[in-house]
Amino acid sequence: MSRLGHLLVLGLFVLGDGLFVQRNAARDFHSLDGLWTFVREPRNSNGIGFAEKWYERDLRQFKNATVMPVPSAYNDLTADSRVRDHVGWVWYQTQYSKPVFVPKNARTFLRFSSVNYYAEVFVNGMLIGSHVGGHLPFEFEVKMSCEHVNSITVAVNNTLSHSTIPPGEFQYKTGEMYPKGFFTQTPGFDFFNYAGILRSVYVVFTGPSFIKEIKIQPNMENKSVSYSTNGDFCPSCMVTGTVLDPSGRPITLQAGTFGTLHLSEAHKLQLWWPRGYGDQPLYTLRVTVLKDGQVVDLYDEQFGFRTVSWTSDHLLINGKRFYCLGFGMHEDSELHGRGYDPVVMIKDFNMLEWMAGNCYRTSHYPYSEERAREADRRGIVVITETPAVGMKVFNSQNQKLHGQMLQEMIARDRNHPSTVMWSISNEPWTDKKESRQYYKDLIDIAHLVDPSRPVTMVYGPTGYSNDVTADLVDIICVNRYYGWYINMGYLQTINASVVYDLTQWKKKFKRPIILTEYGADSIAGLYQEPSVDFSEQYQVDLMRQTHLAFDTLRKKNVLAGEMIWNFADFMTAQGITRAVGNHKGVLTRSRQPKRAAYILKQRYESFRNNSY
Ligand code: GCB
Repeated sequence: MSRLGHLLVLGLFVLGDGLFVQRNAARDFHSLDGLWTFVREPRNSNGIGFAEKWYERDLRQFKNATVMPVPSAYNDLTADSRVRDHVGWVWYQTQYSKPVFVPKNARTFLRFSSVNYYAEVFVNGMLIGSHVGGHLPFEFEVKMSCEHVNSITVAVNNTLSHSTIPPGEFQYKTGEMYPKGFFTQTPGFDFFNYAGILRSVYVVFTGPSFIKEIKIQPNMENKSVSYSTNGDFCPSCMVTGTVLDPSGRPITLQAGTFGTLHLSEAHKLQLWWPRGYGDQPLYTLRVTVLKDGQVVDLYDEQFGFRTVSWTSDHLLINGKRFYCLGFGMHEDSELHGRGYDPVVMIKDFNMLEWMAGNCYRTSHYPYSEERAREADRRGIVVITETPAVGMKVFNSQNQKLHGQMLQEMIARDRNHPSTVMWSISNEPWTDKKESRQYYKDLIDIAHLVDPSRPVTMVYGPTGYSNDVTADLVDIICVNRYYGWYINMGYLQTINASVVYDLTQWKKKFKRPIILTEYGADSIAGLYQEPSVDFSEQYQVDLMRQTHLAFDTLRKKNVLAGEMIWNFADFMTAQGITRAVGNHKGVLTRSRQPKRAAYILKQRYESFRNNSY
């Protein structure tokens, strides 16, 4: 195996490449999904695989090797708690044969859609790059031989101790009471820290000149589309942009890597609307790279004609008030953990539509690219969230990493009409003075990189009176658990508390306000009349009381949207407030409705029937 290390490998980090894989006349891809060899380092090993150069070895020969499916989290796939609760390095390896019919001058990239949390990638024993942060794609250009089987090795670590951005704080416990080397990890969030290669892996082929990035800015007023592309284009290459209408007919053509395409007077512009407000026509920008009249690269990027704006009271889509009826969610399911699964994704969308929802927040990290595309197609409005939960430490190191993830997220999702807002953080401790500059810089980055969308933060531990950042955002999101974490059991307090609290935010900041989390845990099938905490009735009673407040706030133009926490039950770390996970779902973890789902469905449907 070591001879593989002698093959030429070229590692080149293509940062900010937001393009999803596509197969067409000028590019192709192979999926590397399937069973990969898997070796877990011992819990306290601190990187023995690097010391022993496992990346140069054939991991299949290791006695403790097994296989793991990609994509998926590894945590729930054995009966061994050491695998489930592993902290530290695990190693994945696969073999790939590049077909001889791939042209010699083709460019080859290795693309990972999400590896959580930190990944180092080796091809034929040589390091080609690393990525930190999880939940976002990254790719490297590689040179792979057709004569040898290529070995691809990924070392994955589910933590990064130098940062307090997920996945949390360590505490070493010493003394006779504890086994040697014992430590605990306390994440600053409750969702289970699923790890591994969570989304698909691809080998992507392009011609020698290729498109790296496409930015599209549709303009409804003058019926035009501004675009810019960048890539590795030969000096004699010509780049063109063409708009195709929703039926796939070309309607404009423009030469250049950037420009503005004007649609003809005769073309009747079809607007993209959220579900329930209208249709979801998707236009395409086709970028073509030509050399001597021959196509050398081609990419079709979909987009929609729609605007997002806001007043001090409302979020407007195409100038019309949009009231969000939605969900906080998780990409979480039995067995797969946070691993991408089209079956779960489609069931999620179908259940969301069954309840007449029209939006969700990608709490608390960017969801899969496939999900964003499906949201475009169905007209589900999305608040896309940076992976930064419960931030407490506002230093430059965290800010740098946070800023990088924010920009990667925007680069990936900026052309989706369904994405209407960027959320910079969930529940930061923004009563701390130093958080202001920290967030001001990040909000400025988001505005600069994408001036077309509002920026929000989701407030939890802070209130209207002590938060030092809320005046910096365009739209304010607030999580509130009246009747659960606050005044548990006193349902009669909920209405007044929610009305008072949100009215104060509104008075002070004069921004549209979305209540992004409220809810109660309920164990499916646990019935108690009169209701008590954790019963299905209590969840319903809490929702009913909260909805009374919402109706008052809506009438007073205080509320721009509501999102239940949570769409479905999800797995968490072990803790005294969690019985095999968080049960605030209106659906069970297997996506079956609890009583709460019917209440929500009734409410959301009544909005739709009354034209919102
Ligand atoms: C929150 C968090 C969310 C938790 C939820 C809960 O405020 O934003 O991640 O899951 O509360 O159920 O405690």
